[in-house]
Amino acid sequence: MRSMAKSQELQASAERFFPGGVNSPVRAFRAVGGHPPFVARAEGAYLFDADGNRYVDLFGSWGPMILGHAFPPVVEAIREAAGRGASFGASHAGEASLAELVRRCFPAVEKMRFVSSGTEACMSAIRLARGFTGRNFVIKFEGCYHGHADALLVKAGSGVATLGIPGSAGVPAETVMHTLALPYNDLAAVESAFMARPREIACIIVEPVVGNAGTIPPAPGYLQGLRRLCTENGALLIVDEVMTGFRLSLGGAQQVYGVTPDLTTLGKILGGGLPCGAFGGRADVMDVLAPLGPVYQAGTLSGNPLAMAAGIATIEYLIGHETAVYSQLESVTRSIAEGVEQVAREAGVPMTTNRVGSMFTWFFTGEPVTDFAFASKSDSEAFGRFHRRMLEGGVWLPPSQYEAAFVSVAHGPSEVEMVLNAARGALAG
Ligand code: HOZ
Repeated sequence: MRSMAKSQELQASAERFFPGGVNSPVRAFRAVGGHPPFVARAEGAYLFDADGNRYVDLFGSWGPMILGHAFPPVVEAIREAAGRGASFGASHAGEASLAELVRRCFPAVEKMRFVSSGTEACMSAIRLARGFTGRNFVIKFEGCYHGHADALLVKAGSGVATLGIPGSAGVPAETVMHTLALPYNDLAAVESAFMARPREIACIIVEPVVGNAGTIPPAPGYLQGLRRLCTENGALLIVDEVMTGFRLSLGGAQQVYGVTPDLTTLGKILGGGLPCGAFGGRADVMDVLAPLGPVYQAGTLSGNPLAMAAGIATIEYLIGHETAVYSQLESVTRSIAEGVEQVAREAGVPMTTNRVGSMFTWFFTGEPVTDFAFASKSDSEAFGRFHRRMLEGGVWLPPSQYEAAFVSVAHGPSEVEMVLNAARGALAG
């Protein structure tokens, strides 16, 4: 058994200050049991805990670490920027430099605004869509998670699903009365919603590949169907690429699936591991934001120079090594995802693997997982057992069946081998 004495001591100490000892609920491991390791440092594909244990990292800080931890060009960029000042609360050239790269990768993002998190990005995009259309209703999908803004905490995925909180306490019914939560991958449900509320729906917000109910790809034609229904009904399509942006391809899921949103939200990889998000899209829509228009949105740390520097270093590297990066991510992730599925098959454990590029989920169910209802059918006890055993075997998975796993370019054949070895132990008997 690995010693986790120091981590347990740190957890006890953290519980004096933070509810559950954490600053974000899923980190407490409540859904999988066992003790959360406390991270001492991270490098490449590995996390090292306070007791000196090493883990292959398969959650990558929940998505941002596509280049692996402490990637030297990113570290250097942050160091340099910090020497020039940590925060200005005023405009600087780094903002437009990162924006230029974003627009190059996402041509549909004609104009944008930087914020500090994916939550802020989605919350602001919804406000903008409502302000632009003059309508109140928002369509979201069950199991999709767009951050913890009040109006979006309806049948949300991620930690909300993990902890079985269908809608958060503290959110008045009046605040969510304009949020319509529909099943994912079901165009007929969207069509009916538009028919029931003509000229009342401001926007659809969607994770183009769901990551927050575990990984769930869109059915063929689904995203195009959403695009068509928005256009026909005068609503805006918001594609939440906080997880998928720069991950599935340089231009995210919208490039992979060939869909053009009105607004896009970004986060995670965008900030190279520093707190950063963005929302952007059609210039005529974005220009409704203050100071040009009446929709208000602001932030002291928006466009923070350290986050801009880390984002620029990350995206410049991705652009410069596009073919090599995305083909390596594809092949290493395939080896890990399909390799473990094969181990499960040999061990007689029902498992369904959903994977798109370098994001994936092993669901403990024999059935295909195409929406949140199917994801919920997977055996959470079996997932928890698997998680604890993998951790003991030196592999750190996202601690919830409702979160995607992520692979970085620092993962290679030896990490594949380590994951498969750990899985052989974890799935035996
Ligand atoms: N809900 C976040 C991922 N989908 C988890 C963030 C965290 O705990 O760091």
